[in-house]
Amino acid sequence: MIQNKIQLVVFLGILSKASCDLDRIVLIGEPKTWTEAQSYCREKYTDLAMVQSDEDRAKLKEAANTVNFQSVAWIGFYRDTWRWSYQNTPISYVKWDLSQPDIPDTNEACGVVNKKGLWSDRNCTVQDYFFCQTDTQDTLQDKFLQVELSMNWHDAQIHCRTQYADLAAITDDTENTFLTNILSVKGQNDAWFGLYKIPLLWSDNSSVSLSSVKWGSGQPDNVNGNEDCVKISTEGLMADDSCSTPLPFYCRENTACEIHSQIRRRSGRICSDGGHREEDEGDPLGSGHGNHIQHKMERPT
Ligand SMILES: [Ca+2]
Ligand SMILES: [Ca+2]
Repeated sequence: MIQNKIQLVVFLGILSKASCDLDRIVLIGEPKTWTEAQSYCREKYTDLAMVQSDEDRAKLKEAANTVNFQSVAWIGFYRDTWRWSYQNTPISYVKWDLSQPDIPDTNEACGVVNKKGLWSDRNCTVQDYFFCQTDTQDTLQDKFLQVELSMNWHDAQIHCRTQYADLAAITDDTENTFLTNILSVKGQNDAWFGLYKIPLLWSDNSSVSLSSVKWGSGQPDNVNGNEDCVKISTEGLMADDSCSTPLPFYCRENTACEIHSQIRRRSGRICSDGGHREEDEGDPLGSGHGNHIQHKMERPT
């Protein structure tokens, strides 16, 4: 009896270690919008497929060849929207300056407000003064303040989160004018505030190494600013397209790793090979946004 138990534990141990290396790609032929495809994959498999290596591209090609598929299909790759650092919410009110934002869609960008009250995107590493906000909603004087320390956007974010609530989110004309007036009075041109964009993410919100993916010729071109989801050819070349376009799609299946995770949860052991995909794999900004898992579920097409 004891020997049987030992054998079982050894068997599970081998299974959990070996199986976490398995990651299958499955082609679903029925066309769906990107969001529908994401829901389907999460329900039936693990998530939409990630394709970021020659090995992944080979698996994808094999999945397509199995059913003689030669067209394009969705993978789990999408362009994120502009967000507020504060509570990680998508923006609804905007005051972009002429020809802004203009940083390429594949690059991270951070938001700056100028003394005319107009917004621009800018490389996040530039040093500038910045606006923080508190959680107080009573008066604008209580809510917003400017910090006259030159920092890059990420350091400014840490400063605001440590000392106050976060970098300032501007949600209407009154707030925009209030902050603009501070710049005017002080004779400053501009300052960081809490606007940022992570350009491209995998469906599970892990960040993308752009050198690991292959784009088709002229892609991504974001036609009409409306191509926030990514499809792939059987050769592994990617293109952005409108998320509402119904297309076949590739799911990834990590069944064995889920068994591993169950074992891990029961035993309280750590998954040493990092193969499981059930949990939030981290905030690409390194800023601890608790809502990342939430927003991917709610993402509109
Ligand atoms: Ca810009
Ligand atoms: Ca395109």
